[in-house]
Amino acid sequence: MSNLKGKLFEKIQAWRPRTAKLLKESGSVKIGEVNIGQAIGGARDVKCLVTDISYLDPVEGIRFRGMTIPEVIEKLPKVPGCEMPYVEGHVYLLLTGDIPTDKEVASVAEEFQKRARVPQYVFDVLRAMPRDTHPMTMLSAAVVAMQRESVYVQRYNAGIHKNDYWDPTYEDGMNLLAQLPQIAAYIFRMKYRSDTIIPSNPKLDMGGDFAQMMGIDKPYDDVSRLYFILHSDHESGNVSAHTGHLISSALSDMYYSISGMINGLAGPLHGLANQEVLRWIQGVMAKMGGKVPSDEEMRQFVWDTLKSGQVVPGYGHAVLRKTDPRYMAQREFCLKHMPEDPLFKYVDMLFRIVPPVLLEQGKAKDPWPNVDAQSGVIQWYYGVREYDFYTVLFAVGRALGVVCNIIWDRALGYPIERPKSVTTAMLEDMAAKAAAASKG
Ligand code: CMX
Repeated sequence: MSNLKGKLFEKIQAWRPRTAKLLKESGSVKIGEVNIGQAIGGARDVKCLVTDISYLDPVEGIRFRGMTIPEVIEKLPKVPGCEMPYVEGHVYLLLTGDIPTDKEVASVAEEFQKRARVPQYVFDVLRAMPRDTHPMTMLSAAVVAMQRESVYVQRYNAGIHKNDYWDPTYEDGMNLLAQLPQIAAYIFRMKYRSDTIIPSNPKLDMGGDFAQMMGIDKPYDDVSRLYFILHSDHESGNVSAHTGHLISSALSDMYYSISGMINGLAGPLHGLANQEVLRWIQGVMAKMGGKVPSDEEMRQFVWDTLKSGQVVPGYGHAVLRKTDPRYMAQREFCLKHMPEDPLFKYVDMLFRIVPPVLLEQGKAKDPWPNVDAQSGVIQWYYGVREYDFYTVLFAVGRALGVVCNIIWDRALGYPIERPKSVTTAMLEDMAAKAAAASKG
C-alpha cells in the first residue's frame, strides 16, 4: 500500500464511526426546509450533500480542508525554484486533510509517475474524431473510453466487500488523475499545434510536465499548478462536482463519473464561462478596432449584452456573494507577471464597470467576478489563444477534487442518490393551502 493510501485508510477508519453515529443517533434532526422557489429554482441552498473536502462560504469563498487559498499556497511544499506548490501535495491535502511533508509529496509524485501510461487506444479514439470536435467532447470521450481499465469494476465483479469499495475506487482515481494532464495536452497539440505531440517527462511534477507537454516555457508550469489547484474543488453542489457524485452514487466507476463531470462542466453557465469571457472580450475589442474603450463605452457594451438577453460571462455565482478569491489569486498573479498586458487591462476595467451595472440592473444576486472572469487572460498571455481549450484546463483541475470526493463517498458508504420530485399540480395545491392558512 502506498504512503498516501495507507494514510487515507487510517483517516477513513477514524471517520467512519462519526458518519455512522450521526446516521444512527441523529438521522431525523432537521437541517433545513425546502420551499417551492427552491424546488423550481435548482435546489439553491438546499442542504442535502455532505463533503469534508471543501466548504464554500458565500462571503469568504472557498476553503480547502479548512484553509483559504492563500493559506494553501503558502503551506503546501513548493516545487524547487518555483512560486507555486506541487499539485500532488494538494491532492494529498484534499484526500487526507493534512499538509504533506516534502517526503510525502515526493511519494505522491512518484505514485502518479508510475500510473501515468495512457493506453494507446485512447489516442486512437481522439484521432478518430473530427478535428473540429470541441476539446471538452474529446476529453469526455477519452475518459469514458478508458472505462475498460477500471480496477473497481474488476474487483466489484469478483465480489468485493462494500467496505472495501474505496480501495479500487482510489486506484481508478489516481490512475485517471495521473493520465488526465497527458490526455489534455495531447488534445491541445493535436488540435492546435499541427499534431506535434510532446511526450510526458516522468521526471517532472504534474504542473511542470503539463507545461512541457503543452510546449510552453516557464512560468507556465506555475500557471498550471495554480490553475489546477484553484479549480480543484468548490464543495459538492456545483454542476460538475454534483454530477460526478451522482453518477458514482449508482456505483458507476470513476471513468463514467469523471466523464459525466466533464460534460456538466462544459455548460456556458459553469466551466465554459471561461471561454465565453474571452469570446465576449474579443467581440468588444473587435467593435473598438483594438482601441481601449472609455469607461462609458465599456458600460454601454455591458448594457448591450444584458439588453440582448445574455449573461455577462465571468460574473455572478449561485453561492458566492463577494469577489471570488479564485479570481483574486489569479489577479495577483497577473499584477505580478503581466500588469501591462492589454487584455488584463480590459479585464481589470470590467472589474470596475460590471458590478455597478449588474447592481443597477438588479437581477443578479452576486454582481462580482467569479473564477472564470480572469483565467482566460493568463492562458492568452502565455500563448494558449484557442479559448475553447480553457474549460479542459478547468476540467483537469476539477477532477482532482471530484476524484477525492468520490473516494470518500465510497469509503463512507454514501448511498445511491434519489431526491423526490413532485408535480406542478401538487405545488399549486400546497401553495393554495399555505395561502388559505395564512388568511385565517
Ligand atoms: N449577467 C447577467 N445576468 C445575470 C448574471 C450575469 N453575470 N448572473 C446572474 N444573472 C441573472 C440570472 O440569469 C437570473 O436572471 P433571470 O431571473 O432572468 O433568470 C438572475 O440574475 C438571478 O440569478 P442569480 O440567482 O443571481 O444566479 P444563479 O444562481 O441563477 O446563476 C450563474 C449563477 C453563475 C449561473 C449566473 O450568475 C451566470 O449566469 N453568470 C454568468 C456565467 C458564468 O460566469 N458562469 C460561471 C460561474 C462559475 C463556474 O461555475 O465556473
